[in-house]
Amino acid sequence: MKIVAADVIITSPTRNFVTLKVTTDEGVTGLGDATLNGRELSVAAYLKEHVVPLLLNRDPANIEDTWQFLYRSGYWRRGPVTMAAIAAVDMALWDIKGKVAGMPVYQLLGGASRRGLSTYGHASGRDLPELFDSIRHEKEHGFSAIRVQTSVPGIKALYGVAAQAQASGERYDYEPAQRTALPVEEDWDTRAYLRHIPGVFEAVRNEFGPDLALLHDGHHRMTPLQAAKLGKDLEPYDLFWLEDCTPAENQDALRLVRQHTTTPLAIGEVFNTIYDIKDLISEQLIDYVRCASTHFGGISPLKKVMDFAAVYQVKSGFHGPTDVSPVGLAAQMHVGMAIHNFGLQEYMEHSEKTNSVFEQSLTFVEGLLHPGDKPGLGVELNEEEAAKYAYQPAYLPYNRLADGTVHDW
Ligand code: GCO
Ligand code: MG
Repeated sequence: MKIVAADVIITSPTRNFVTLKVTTDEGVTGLGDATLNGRELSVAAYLKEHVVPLLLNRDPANIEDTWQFLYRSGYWRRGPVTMAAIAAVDMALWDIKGKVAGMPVYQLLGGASRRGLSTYGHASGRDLPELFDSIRHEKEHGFSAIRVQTSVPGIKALYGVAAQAQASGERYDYEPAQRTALPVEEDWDTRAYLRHIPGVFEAVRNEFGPDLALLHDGHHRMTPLQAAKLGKDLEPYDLFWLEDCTPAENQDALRLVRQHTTTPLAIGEVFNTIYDIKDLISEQLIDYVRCASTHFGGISPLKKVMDFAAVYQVKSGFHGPTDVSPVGLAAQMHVGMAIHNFGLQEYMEHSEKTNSVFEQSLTFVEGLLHPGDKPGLGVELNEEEAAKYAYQPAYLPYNRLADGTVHDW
């Protein structure tokens, strides 16, 4: 079998997605996700200009060889643009392999290790009553693990808090990327945040009892010492994990955090290769790997990093926001089904419009996500629908401190 075409499809049903569609001479097609939030067109160009010509006439069956060829022959390794492009190819080739074999991808990765993937939902509120409503909503929706984010007195904008209240009974997901020509500026004050958050978790625990798994995302905003303090202050409330407590590129920082707290730590959504996370795993400085198939080079490296992590009792907690497309989500669901050291899957749910573009076989029943049993990844792109939604520039916001200094977002 030979690859005869590889097309890059950009569509924007409520948000931008970049998808690679690989076609073989036998008419089998495979899809891969190459979406890099706020930098989408760079990956599209990388694929179109520098990857697609190299794929033509290759045997789609040789996934590992193609991955290594793209990674090593480019000379310039790693980085989110390169790795998202390679990820898209890797996923598309696994999709093709599954379709040719007549099996869902998780079967090719070793078969199912569980009935489905436990997921966590997102709750947020500008104050406690709104937050409690939101948590109740997520529980009713089937989630038994919930990420909790709130507004902080003194800070106008806050990461992870839905723009609209949930009073109407609707679920509103927060969406940090905005369709603006320039990134929106937000304010930040770490001391105000550190004063406020432990009380929020105390109130949530008192209201919902000891059973509910609670998570929190620090979104890279603390220094190692501040992160250590927050981890320690949150210990009485028994978090499932504290995510991205300090900027992830400094792996050494996690040593300091770890020495001070037993709150479980999750990290890795901005990582692109195993080299970004190997010390965190082998030194057991974290508990959950947050990497996403889309930004980590695809299914092949995600499976490898999880097998490495298994040696150190580190589990998965793959990044599943709506900026990972349904194709990227499917890719990591198949990995999650197969590995033994699965932990928890983030599930934010795509919009109805997105679901009309990407037809999916996944099911979500009582908090358990399953990729379905269609051959391949289980996602098909409706190109007619996709063509209705042209790319629109959108940016993630950024933070400034009161004196105007740019802060980690
Ligand atoms: C999460 C994330 C996201 C990111 C977004 C950036 O834990 O789900 O932090 O919300 O901010 O994916 O593109
Ligand atoms: Mg996060």
